[in-house]
Amino acid sequence: MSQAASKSVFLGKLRERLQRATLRIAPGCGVDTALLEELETQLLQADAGVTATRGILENLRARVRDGHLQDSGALRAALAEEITKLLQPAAQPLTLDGAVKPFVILAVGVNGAGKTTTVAKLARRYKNQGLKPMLAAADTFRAAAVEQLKVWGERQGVPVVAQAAGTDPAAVAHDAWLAAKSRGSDLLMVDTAGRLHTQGNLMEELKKIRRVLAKQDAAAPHECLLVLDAGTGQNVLRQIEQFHAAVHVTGLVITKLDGTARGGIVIAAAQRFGIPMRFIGIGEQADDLQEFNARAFACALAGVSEGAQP
Ligand SMILES: Nc1nc2c(ncn2[C@@H]2O[C@H](COP(=O)(O)OP(=O)(O)OP(=O)(O)O)[C@@H](O)[C@H]2O)c(=O)[nH]1
Ligand SMILES: [Mg+2]
Repeated sequence: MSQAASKSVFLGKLRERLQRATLRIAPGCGVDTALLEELETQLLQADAGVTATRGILENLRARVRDGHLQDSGALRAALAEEITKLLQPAAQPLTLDGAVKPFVILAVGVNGAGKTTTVAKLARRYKNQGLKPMLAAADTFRAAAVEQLKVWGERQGVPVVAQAAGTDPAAVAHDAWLAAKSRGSDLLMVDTAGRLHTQGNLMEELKKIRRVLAKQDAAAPHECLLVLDAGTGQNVLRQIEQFHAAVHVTGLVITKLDGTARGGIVIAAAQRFGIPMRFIGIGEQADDLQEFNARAFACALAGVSEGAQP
């Protein structure tokens, strides 16, 4: 597929999957106070947050005053621009340092956020790029969790290091790192448990995994990815605060954007924390993960198709 064709597939899929999150602006009408108020309400309902929403609306109102926004089409385009501006600083793709082997990615997040699925999707992505990934099943809290990762690994042809349920997760991470090193894996992705973040022992467990990995390679984990379910709305912000304080998060993944009207939470998270937004999850299948692109995401949210460049 040509680069232009693959860009258009990327954008088409994003727009289609984000349909529930797309802000509704009636086509072909003039821009008046009522329309702007309606847009403000929608942004707040989508969990974009008060600060971001206020900023976006102030700039849109200024454009209306200057006579630049005559109709709802122009409003949509301007909205996409304003959202892009807010998202751009956080749109920093994850770059793997090829000189580091294994490059270690630790996936953390609350129960059901999409950690295991995301780790499996990433394994596929990197394998397709010609790299040799390995997975570590460090969620030993539930036997089913280990099985789930093994099934994904088999499907993707990616080795999974696992031990019996109940084993110390840090020991699994340790053994997996040694296995990845001896097999010459390019990267090791560590899946972890996600019991409630309010339980202190989960954070202690994650800190221990970090310490054990750092003993093998002082810079490991090279990426600590916090996986967040967009459907949980404002809760996402609290999770970022808590996980960041405990385990120093270096990248975010927001999942389940395909099934929610709360896509604005991506704006709130980007605007409030500035932590790099690495990927978004837009479905349950292995290829339903996209690298985060500020302009593409903003256009999908604003319902703009033209001029969207990934
Ligand atoms: N629609 C949709 N579903 C998703 C996405 N990502 C994950 N899921 C689903 O969310 C559910 C939970 O995903 P998991 O990957 O098991 O979540 P987890 O964080 O590992 O959960 P625990 O191991 O229980 O902590 C599964 O049914 C996934 O298929 C996504 O981007 N879109
Ligand atoms: Mg899991």
